[in-house]
Amino acid sequence: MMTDTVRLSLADARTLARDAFRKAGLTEAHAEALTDTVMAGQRDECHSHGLYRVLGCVRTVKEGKVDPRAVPEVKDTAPSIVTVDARYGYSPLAFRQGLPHLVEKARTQGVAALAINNCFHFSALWPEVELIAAEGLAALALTPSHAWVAPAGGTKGVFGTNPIAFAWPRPGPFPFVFDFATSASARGEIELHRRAGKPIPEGWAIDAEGAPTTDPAAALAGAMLTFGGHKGSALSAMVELLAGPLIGDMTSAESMAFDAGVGAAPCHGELLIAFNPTSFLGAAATQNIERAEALFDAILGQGARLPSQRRYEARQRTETSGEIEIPKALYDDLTALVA
Ligand code: NDP
Ligand code: PYC
Repeated sequence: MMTDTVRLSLADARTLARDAFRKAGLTEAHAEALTDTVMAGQRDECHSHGLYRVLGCVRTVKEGKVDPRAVPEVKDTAPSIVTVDARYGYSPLAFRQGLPHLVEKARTQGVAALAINNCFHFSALWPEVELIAAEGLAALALTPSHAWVAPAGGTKGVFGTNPIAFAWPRPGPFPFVFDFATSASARGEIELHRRAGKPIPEGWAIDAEGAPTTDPAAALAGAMLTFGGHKGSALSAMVELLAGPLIGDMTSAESMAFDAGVGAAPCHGELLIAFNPTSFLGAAATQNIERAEALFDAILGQGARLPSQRRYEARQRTETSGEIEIPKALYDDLTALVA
């Protein structure tokens, strides 16, 4: 149980977020897409990518970095590739506009990609891969961020926190989904520790001198570490390459240089890939999707949990109570934005 918190109805929380976005000058379409994104995070108790993100998004607009009125442009790049140029706006609206094209291409081509370019990115990736799985498709999503993360064996930021998300459709409303930073933690998690005045776990970061630290401020000024040593480091490099040069967009280091010390949300690309089981398997698709359930049963059967299980349980709790809970300090910061 959080101390010094505020409980809000979902409707009030939504109004607060949307008003903050509108007041910052975002168009109605962006304000709606951003509100849906942060509310999904808050509903699922993903605190580092819930209402807390409103603060950074609004700051990024005020810094004059993101275009709050950008109109994304959808381009049919190849039979299996759709590209959306976000035109230096936020990514959720660009994703929303690219999604139907991605789904349609995956259905006809078997495997399809959505490349989002020139977007400011602040969100978790699971809301996107969940929507793709809801169409009966498996999905992967990758995006760089800012060069905050040292490679294994190094001490200076090169990689972004570079999340990888995956979704597999299952019978019922809850697909198998994982979504994690390739750093030991998301940067947002360290920021939340700093706001709460709490130390971070060992192994998340080193300070500016390269020494291990549990001080969130020192970690933010130093470098974050990859998860799983050289393995997370290699995966992070893969994200840089596939969601950077492959789609003609910035790496995390280039995004950071573009930011020029302002501290805005990172600006780069995102790559999403959708796989259509029916194209691989024809009439045997349903039977094979059902066969995959044995894998999940084997995990659950020994008392382990599935990724996203905590999140789905939080979703059900939130939807039952109709309320979310946030730190009072965050509530005060949000209300100040709309005052
Ligand atoms: P976590 O380490 O909190 O969780 C990673 C995944 O592992 C989740 O799917 C989680 O499910 C699952 N998981 C956690 N514990 C267990 C367990 N014991 N057994 C099985 N599965 C488990 O995530 P991160 O801190 O790495 O990332 C948080 C978010 O930050 C992500 O959504 C990511 O997209 C976002 N992010 C976005 C970035 C961007 O540039 N846009 C950059 C970096 C991160 P559950 O949620 O149910 O706990
Ligand atoms: O938490 O690492 C993070 C992050 C970066 C961009 C959006 N979230």
